[in-house]
Amino acid sequence: MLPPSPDRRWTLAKQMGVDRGVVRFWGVDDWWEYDTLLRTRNRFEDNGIRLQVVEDRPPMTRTVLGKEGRNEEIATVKRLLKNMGKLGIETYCWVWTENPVGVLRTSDSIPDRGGSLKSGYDHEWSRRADDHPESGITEEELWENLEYFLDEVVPVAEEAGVKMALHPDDPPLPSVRGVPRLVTSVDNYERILDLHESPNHGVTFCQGNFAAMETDVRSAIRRLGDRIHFVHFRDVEGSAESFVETWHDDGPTDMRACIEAYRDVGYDGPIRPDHVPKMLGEEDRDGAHAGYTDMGRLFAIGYMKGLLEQTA
Ligand SMILES: [Mn+2]
Repeated sequence: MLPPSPDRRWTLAKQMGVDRGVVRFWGVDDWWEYDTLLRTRNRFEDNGIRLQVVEDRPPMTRTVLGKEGRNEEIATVKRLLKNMGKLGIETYCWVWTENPVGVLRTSDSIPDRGGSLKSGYDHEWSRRADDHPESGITEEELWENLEYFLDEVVPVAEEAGVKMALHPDDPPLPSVRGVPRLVTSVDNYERILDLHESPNHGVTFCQGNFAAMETDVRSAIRRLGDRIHFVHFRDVEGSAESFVETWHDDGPTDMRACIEAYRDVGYDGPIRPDHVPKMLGEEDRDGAHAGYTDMGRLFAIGYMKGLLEQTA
């Protein structure tokens, strides 16, 4: 995952032989508008990287909560999908949570081998925190709001030729700070995919979340099969209530078997490394975004390339 303008990360990606990109628009206003997307797409192209995935989301708080103003938010998502279609950007990674950040961790400095630092989550800390201001919403309301959203948006994705890829709620727990979460299990994913049957409505298979669901990751890959449109490659140790994010080569999941499972279901879409430990001298950018430092990602890409070569 890369920022929308060239920096050290773009150069490192190219030096590793990565020629397709995933973008997140940290700090860019109205990035879903045609001209901003167009210049971004061409900036990647001019630098030898084909922009394949948008992994960011316009504001959707009202949509998730079913509040007044959701139709305006949904109109923006439709505009984004149409613009992506016009620009040949194939995949849209999105989340269905009340919080645009979505990812919650309780530690970003758990010591691991050689003094590297991992992130982790312990639900006990969340239990002690104040409830979210929107904690009144029910699971049933979230399901209704999700169906309303999908019925509006999936036909636009079909028309635009864009694959929507829903990322799990991270951590995948039924409720966090008093707000229910839906995208938390393979069963719920099947129900979500059934809400609007379409090849353009699929899954971001963020592997660490599935590992945290304590499901067999390989059978989850097989169950979701051709609805997987994007893969986040990572692993965790523990359960959704309490886990640490491991080095790619040091977690409990058989990573090679997962790559084989993606191949078995015919997957040939984008895959990127997700959350890595901080290594020597590294700090999280902006004191946040744990899991996106550079050196662990170099390691992860090399590891993934090795697995892809071995299983080819
Ligand atoms: Mn992920």
